[in-house]
Amino acid sequence: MDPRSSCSLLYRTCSLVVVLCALHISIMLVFCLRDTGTESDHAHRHRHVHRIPQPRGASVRMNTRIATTVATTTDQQELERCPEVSPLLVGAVRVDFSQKVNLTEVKHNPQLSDGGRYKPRECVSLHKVAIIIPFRNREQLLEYWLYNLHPVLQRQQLEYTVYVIQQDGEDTFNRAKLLNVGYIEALKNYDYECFVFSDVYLIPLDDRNLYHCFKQPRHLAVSMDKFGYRLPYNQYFGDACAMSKEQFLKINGFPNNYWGWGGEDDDIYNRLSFRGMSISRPDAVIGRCKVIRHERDRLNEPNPRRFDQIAHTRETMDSDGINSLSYRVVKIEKDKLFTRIIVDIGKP
Ligand code: UDH
Ligand code: MN
Repeated sequence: MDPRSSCSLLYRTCSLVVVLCALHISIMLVFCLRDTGTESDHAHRHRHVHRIPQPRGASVRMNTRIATTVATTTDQQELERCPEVSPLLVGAVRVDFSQKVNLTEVKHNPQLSDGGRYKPRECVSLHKVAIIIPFRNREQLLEYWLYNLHPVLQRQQLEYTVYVIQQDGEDTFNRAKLLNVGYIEALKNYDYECFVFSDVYLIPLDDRNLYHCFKQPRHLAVSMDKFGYRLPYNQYFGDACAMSKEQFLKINGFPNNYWGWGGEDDDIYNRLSFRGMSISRPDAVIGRCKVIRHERDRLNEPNPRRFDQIAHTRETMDSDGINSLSYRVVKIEKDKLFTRIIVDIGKP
């Protein structure tokens, strides 16, 4: 080959190599710069930040707190256990029942799956809780409950599902029996260790009122507006409580024979004390709760037998409870925010 043409070939090859290198370096540079840009947009250089929806009227303090702490690890990384005390708690929460709530934002949460099931993204929850609500004909109250409680439960870093146990038909209401049904039905879904039983109208005013289980059965509704922010009496165990599977089984669950309003909560208290348990409660500030006002229900007249029944808990509790429960599931519906289980629990 002519030495001049071989030289020009070498020259052209070298130029090509130089151009390719330059291209390579510039592409790398573009990617590097873009990545640092996105990282600095996020607090603490964490990715996939999801904001837990806040109730309307929640304080500014609450929102900033969430923004800097709800950071999650990358998907591939193994999650650590959540801390004992959730860093997401904000304390007092304002609630407002004056206008209809819009559930869109609460529903739009990638960590919520159908049936009202939630698992924190940022860590492995220490508490797997079934939340059980006795229910019939109170759709609007249920919306308020869902709107206010989902964000609180999420800030508490619970793994939970909301079950609404709806009494079918037009017979007298039976709260305690519905709660027993909730316990059994929830366990068919998932191996819960803890059960929170809450009336639909009860909203905690402080997210440090933890909806999980403790060494002793936990009473949650300790400082209610309707009772002047104090307990009506020391043995009061109404409206909302949390019990572990073990605590619940130790008392044979709840009574099935309290038809109509009243008494079943005192029967449950009797059961606990006869089995040597005591009641754990948050303090009167953290335990503040509000009741959503509502009309008196039809078909839930005060139960005239309740005083006589409460006087005999010791004799009845071993044969009346979770071991004698019978019912028929009519329908199960999965909403985004809760699982509705419609049940026929019979009549008095
Ligand atoms: N519940 C329903 N629908 C009903 C009745 C009760 O969903 O028709 C549920 C609901 O979750 C409620 C819970 O059962 O929060 C407890 O019902 P309740 O009878 O205790 O309700 P409340 O305390 O009773 O609102 C109001 C009557 C007060 C009577 C006072 C008598 N001294
Ligand atoms: Mn009540």
